[in-house]
Amino acid sequence: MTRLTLRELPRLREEKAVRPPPYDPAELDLGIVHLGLGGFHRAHQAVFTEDAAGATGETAWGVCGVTQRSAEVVERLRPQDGLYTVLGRGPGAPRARVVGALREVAFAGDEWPLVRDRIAADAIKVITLTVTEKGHRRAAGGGLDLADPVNAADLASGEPIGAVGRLVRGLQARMRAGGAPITVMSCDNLLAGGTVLRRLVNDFCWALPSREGDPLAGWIADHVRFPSSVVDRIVPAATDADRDDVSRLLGVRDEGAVAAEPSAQWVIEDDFAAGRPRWELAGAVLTSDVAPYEAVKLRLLNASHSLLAYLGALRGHDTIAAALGDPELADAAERLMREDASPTLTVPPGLDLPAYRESVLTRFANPELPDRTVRIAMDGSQKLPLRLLGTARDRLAAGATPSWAALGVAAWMVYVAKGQDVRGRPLPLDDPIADRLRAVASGVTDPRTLVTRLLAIDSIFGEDLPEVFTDLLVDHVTRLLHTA
Ligand code: CS2
Repeated sequence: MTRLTLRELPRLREEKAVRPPPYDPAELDLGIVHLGLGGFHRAHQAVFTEDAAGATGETAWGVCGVTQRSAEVVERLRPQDGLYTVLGRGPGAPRARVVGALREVAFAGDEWPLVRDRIAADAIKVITLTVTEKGHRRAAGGGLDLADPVNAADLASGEPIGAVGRLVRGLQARMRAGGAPITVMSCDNLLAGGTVLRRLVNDFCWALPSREGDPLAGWIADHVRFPSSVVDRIVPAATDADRDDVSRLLGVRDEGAVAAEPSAQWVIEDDFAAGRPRWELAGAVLTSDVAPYEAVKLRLLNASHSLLAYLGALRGHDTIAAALGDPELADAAERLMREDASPTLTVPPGLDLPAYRESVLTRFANPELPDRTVRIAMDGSQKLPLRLLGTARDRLAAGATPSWAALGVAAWMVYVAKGQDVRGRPLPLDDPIADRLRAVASGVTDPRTLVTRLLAIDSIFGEDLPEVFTDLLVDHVTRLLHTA
């Protein structure tokens, strides 16, 4: 089958089932570098950028998408001139659109000089990142983990392999090339992602020899902005079935297709050093403070996602929708959001909290978009603090009992300890500290021992959680070890 390419676009324009880019992609110049070119970027930020370009006719915001860890996505997209389809799966017929915003793709592992030169180029005004929680390689206190071998290697070499190293080395090249201002925007599920990134970048500079690091840190302070943003769209890993469905709809083969829920949200801190696409014309909310939106997203949507993932996987549910079909789990997710998380939130202007909670459950139940529990279960050591422990701490401080947040944490503990579901099928432990988790928890069957050993990992739990929280966890773990 012919591949999707720029040459094939005119023919697609006549195809009613598929929406083509709202402009000629060949006319776009590069204005953005994106680090972390997974399905999420393709179905989220790239689509907003596409719509903004369609609304304004501006041609300055083409994206150079960079993969960090493997060449796979580059190999899928390069033969397609960067074009790919986003298939919206939800109620009604699937809706396909071909996205043209991605004007260049590169694998930083093989093509670092190109990536560095792009970051250094004047025309690039924005760098966006989706490198996952673990990709930030932070130490327990939140700063750059200097003991991390990737960070250590990047501090010693001009050919960086980690996200922060690549970002800083790219900025260093930019400073040397003339030093035009630029914006670095975090698009991961973090709290104050911009502040986190700025700190990591600064830590990296300060760990360099001072004659190298000091001028760089100074230049960054004066020329680089680090806004936070809250991204939201459920985008499961693309499957062969997605690619086949899309290729059938298009009449040409699309190896880069991604399926996602129909709609997306983006809240952006409006703090840019050198201009930006008019993302508000694509539906994004531009604001001076994203913090209330971050807390709502992490403590409601992501928290209940994680709870359903661990409880669901243990009970043998393969998908989030199946987990939600289990009345006990649906009740737990709803009560986690309503009873534990909601009282801790400052409601952003115009947001209806009960309606938001309702919409989260409807989105999780989407029968058209199977999303695997083990995908969400990944990287629990990185996700729990942001999703469940903030809620637990705030409720404990208010004298309340965060029973549902504790249930989510307990389910993770049992997931780690048991390593299999009720039917005896293995559950993958995909986590940057998987070895350590296995060493302390694998096969442990005494609830208090399990809870105490895992609570001692201070990069996850800190040292401030009170005894009553331990007791709550022990109660839940006792029950889950026997029933889940
Ligand atoms: C999920 C998120 O991977 C996860 O743990 O909770 O990827 C979730 O699908 C997105 O944040 C939705 O915007």
